[in-house]
Amino acid sequence: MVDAFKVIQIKQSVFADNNRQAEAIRADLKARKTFLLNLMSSPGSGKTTTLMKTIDLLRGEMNIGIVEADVDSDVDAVTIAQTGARVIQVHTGGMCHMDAEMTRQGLHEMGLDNLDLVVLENIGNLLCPAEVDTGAVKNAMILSVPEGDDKPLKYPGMFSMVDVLLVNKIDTLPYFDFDLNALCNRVLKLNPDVDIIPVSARTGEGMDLWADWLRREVALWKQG
Ligand SMILES: Nc1nc2c(ncn2[C@@H]2O[C@H](COP(=O)(O)OP(=O)(O)OP(=O)(O)O)[C@@H](O)[C@H]2O)c(=O)[nH]1
Ligand SMILES: [Mg+2]
Repeated sequence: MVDAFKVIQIKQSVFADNNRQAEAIRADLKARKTFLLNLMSSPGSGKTTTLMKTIDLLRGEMNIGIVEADVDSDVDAVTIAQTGARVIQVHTGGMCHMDAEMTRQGLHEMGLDNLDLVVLENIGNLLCPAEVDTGAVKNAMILSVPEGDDKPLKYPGMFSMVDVLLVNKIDTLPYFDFDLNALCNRVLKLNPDVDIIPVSARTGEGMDLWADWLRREVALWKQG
């Protein structure tokens, strides 16, 4: 049986200058007209579930590839492979974030031919991934309702650098003491240009707005 996806063990980055490597990745993506989104969040906020729904919504419109980064497991790649999307599992060997060279290795091993959109599911945490440029065109973050509306106060770095914030699990709003307005005000104070999209990856609520955000950004990248 042929495996549905490759697993690669990342080699230590040899590039001292991560930012230059990230710029080189973006230039290559531009030439190929492939959009790369870096998706970050805490563990369990709903990255993989959101990606499953996103792949379904954009089926037939875009060819999508997913780079699953994990310290050492394949569960998310197994889940994503069920959709038929191209997927690769990257093991960071203990590193808590992806850097540009790790991302380059993942993209190279997955293969970028004929892909319109690639999403990097980064390692789940709100600290280190915010500090390292992966070479992505845009950065996205998911905050889920059970995590609480105070997270921008605790992790301002992450909320300040993202282009779009998905507030996921809004189907659970009745059960949590989560103030969506307060959350939006805190985030916009740190990052006035961010797009905030409340969604439920479970019920599908708001996911059409998210799909539209991706359609617009991918089209802009291909044009420019
Ligand atoms: N109620 C509800 N549950 C959700 C929603 N989205 C995801 N979940 C659940 O939350 C749990 C974690 O979801 P995942 O998609 O695995 O989260 P993740 O961010 O990929 O997790 P890691 O990769 O481990 O960091 C699962 O049990 C999902 O079914 C949602 O919109 N509403
Ligand atoms: Mg996941």
